Amino acid sequence: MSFAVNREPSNHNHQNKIAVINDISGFGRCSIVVALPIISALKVQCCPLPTSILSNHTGFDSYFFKDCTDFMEDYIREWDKLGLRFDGICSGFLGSAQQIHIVKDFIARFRMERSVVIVDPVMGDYGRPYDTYTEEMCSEMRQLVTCADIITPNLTEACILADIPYRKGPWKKEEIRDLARQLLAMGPKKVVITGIVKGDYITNFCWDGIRAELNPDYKGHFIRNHMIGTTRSGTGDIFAAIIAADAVNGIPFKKSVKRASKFVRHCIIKSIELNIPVTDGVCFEEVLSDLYIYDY
Ligand code: PXL
Repeated sequence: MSFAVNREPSNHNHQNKIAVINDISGFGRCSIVVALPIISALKVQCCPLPTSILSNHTGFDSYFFKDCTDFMEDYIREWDKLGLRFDGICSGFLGSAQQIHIVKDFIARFRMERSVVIVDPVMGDYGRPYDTYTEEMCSEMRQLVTCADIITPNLTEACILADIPYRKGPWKKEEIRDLARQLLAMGPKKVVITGIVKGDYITNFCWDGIRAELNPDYKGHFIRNHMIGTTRSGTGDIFAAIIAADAVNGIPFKKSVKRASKFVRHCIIKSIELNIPVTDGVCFEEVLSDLYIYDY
């Protein structure tokens, strides 16, 4: 159903904006629920395109789930009627192979030459694809990443995309570089592989393909932090939202990856301090005002 409103013709593209194609989970701080405040805090308008609506994320024993595939096309058509174009397009949790097709089509319709496409290939964790992720979806996701400028897989997702067996570790630096090069060969210009654990440290590896082309000695950057507590849901979504907003704002990739890594760490420390259950994500609200002010 659509409602026609009589308004003066206007241009809706004066401010930077990002279309976030992801689910809405009412509880557990992930997906659109975290992307929206984070992207807004970084002074970019966030326009959500929901893929599904959940009462709470799938890491809980029980949840309500409503797939949005049936009305995504109608929803998108209204954005087309408004003449919207996006400086950034950021995809996350997708529920079916058909939704991956819808995202590919959306990118083709709504991107401008200067737009940045960020694909967070939310497919799995701890070495396994999520239960909802079929083999067909994995191969569709390999297609979707060919349309991306930046991808932000965790180590599990990087292995699925590259179609190599997952190994918890330890990974040698050169092996991680090879993995990043393999992902770059699929099409994206920049990749950050998150959650590489070695001993007490957790590393995010960023590889800027544009810099690598200009400098044959380029080796990428390992951004290493002491691990604190256990992994928490939604941290990947916070990370991708910062990378997306920073990319639209023209922040250099390495600086952005550092900022996202430090901010997530900051959120985890605060969540431990406040005794937030791990299922409930991180209490980013407590530190959100630091995100823009501090140069991480
Ligand atoms: O944060 C990734 C994510 C997003 N959306 C839903 C999820 C998860 C991870 O479990 O369940 C619904």
